Amino acid sequence: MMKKELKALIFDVDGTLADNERDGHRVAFNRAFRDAGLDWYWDVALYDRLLEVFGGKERIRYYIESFRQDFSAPPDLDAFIRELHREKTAHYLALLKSASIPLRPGVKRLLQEAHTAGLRLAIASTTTYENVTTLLSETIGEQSVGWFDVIAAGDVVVNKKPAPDIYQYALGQLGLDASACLVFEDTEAGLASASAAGLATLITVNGATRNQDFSGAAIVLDQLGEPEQGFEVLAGEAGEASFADVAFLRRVHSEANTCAGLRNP
Ligand code: XBP
Repeated sequence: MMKKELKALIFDVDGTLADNERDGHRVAFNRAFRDAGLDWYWDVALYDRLLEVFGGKERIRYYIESFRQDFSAPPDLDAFIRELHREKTAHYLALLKSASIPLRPGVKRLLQEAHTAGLRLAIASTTTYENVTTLLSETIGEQSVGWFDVIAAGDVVVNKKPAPDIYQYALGQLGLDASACLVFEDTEAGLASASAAGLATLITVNGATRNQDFSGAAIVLDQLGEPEQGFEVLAGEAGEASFADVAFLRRVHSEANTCAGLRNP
């Protein structure tokens, strides 16, 4: 098989760039519920279950249908959910702007390094577009938004992860073949989405996803790591590397393209 050169990195956002589900999105949902006069509260255990459903509007609908059969839904449920989600997004953006959601270890360093090395960068996320650009601006700086050729986010596709649509959309916008890209994800559903689009995937697990099934990933790490704070390899082969830099990514990508991912992590 001809070796494909690595040309682009495609990043998931929530859980991958930042550990922002429990202390960011969850908090914002609860503030929106409170403001709307609802007695709904998503604690960490419940939220971890709700994370099975991707997309904030989809998650609210799932909660109503599966956990709140007592709720007398308004006649226009779609509009009600849209408005609640609009409020949630405002709370989430305020949280991002109060600088309480840092990037995960190694993320800022790697994005800077990849951009300087001329790798193309893209986002493929379920979350709202503005959430992505604000996270980047608040943590790295406004200029970092321009580092990304493609920010594929939110409702730009109908079928959210684990469907492959968002990755297929990002590939189409990049104008690249899947074999020229490497994806960064933190969940089994995200891996399924990227794999179904034919993409090799590097996983960095987080507290909520550590025990998920990542067979098929190119490599599974606890984090991207820093020179002074190495990663732990949970599955796959990192060789001598102790943190993810561009050289390491090129190796992971090349090996994934020749062996089509891990068989048995
Ligand atoms: C994760 C999600 C998102 C957020 C909520 O997306 O499922 O829905 O939890 O964001 P990803 P919104 O991992 O693909 O970045 O409320 O803006 O939908």
